[in-house]
Amino acid sequence: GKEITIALAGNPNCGKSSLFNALTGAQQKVGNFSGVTVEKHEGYIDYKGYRITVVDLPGTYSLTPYSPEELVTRAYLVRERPDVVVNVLEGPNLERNLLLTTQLMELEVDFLVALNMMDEVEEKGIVIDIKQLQQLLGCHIIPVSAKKKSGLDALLDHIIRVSQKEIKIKKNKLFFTPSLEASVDKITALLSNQKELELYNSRWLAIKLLENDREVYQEVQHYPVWVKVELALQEALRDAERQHDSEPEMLITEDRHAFIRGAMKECVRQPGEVKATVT
Ligand code: GDP
Ligand code: K
Repeated sequence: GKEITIALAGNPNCGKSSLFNALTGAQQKVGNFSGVTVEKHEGYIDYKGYRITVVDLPGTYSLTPYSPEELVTRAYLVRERPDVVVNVLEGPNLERNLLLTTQLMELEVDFLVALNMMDEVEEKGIVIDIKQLQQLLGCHIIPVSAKKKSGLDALLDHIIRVSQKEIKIKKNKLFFTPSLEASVDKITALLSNQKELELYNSRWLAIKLLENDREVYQEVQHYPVWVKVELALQEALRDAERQHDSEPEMLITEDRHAFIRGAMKECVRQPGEVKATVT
């Protein structure tokens, strides 16, 4: 049969373990991610002629380099490159969960969303415009309930079709405020021709450098292009100061949250809330 590897990524308590168990049943083993004591749960499922290996990544709210869980998660996503990343979202708490999603968008991995706890979403009367949210996030969204084991076949069907490139949604980018976006572009261009860095998405590296990500700094500093990159970073710092009285790192965080608030406003209606109409 054909082999597909998928990774489950999501916040703590999004129901990732429940989904992992529902998908893989008894076919599981526990190990460690290389070099660290973070547990690696791996399992598999045979489905429609495919062997789908499922890696349950540690629960994380973000992909910063400040905790072993987050470092393991992004190292796995960047270096091991699973065929499909399944971003598990806690349906009733979408807003908080979407921060990680914006970072998967930045990594430009092939991902789809398992919108979990749909039983609770429906019970609470929360209405989610899945079609619109798909366009904004640039990925397929499959409503599931790990608890009720519903939506799992649809999820597996989508995983197969995405991995085989049979279905595609145009990836969407989160654009930053114009002056910062110009800095991102400039640094991206400097990094995109570097053979040694071709493992990485250049735009992701640029964003991480502007966020003062110490791991990415250490990586990029080894190469001659660093001289130019460092100048561009200093210029970005000056621009952010002059135009926004702020720092790139802060602006990036604010823009991610603004994107998430916009998506929530457009796509999610809380119980009792009347949908905003344009007049
Ligand atoms: P993890 O931290 O992401 O691995 O989350 P768990 O799988 O441990 O789930 C966290 C809590 O959410 C547990 O109490 C689960 O029983 C519950 N849960 C998980 N999936 C669902 C679901 O689809 N519906 C509901 N109502 N609860 C769920
Ligand atoms: K719950």
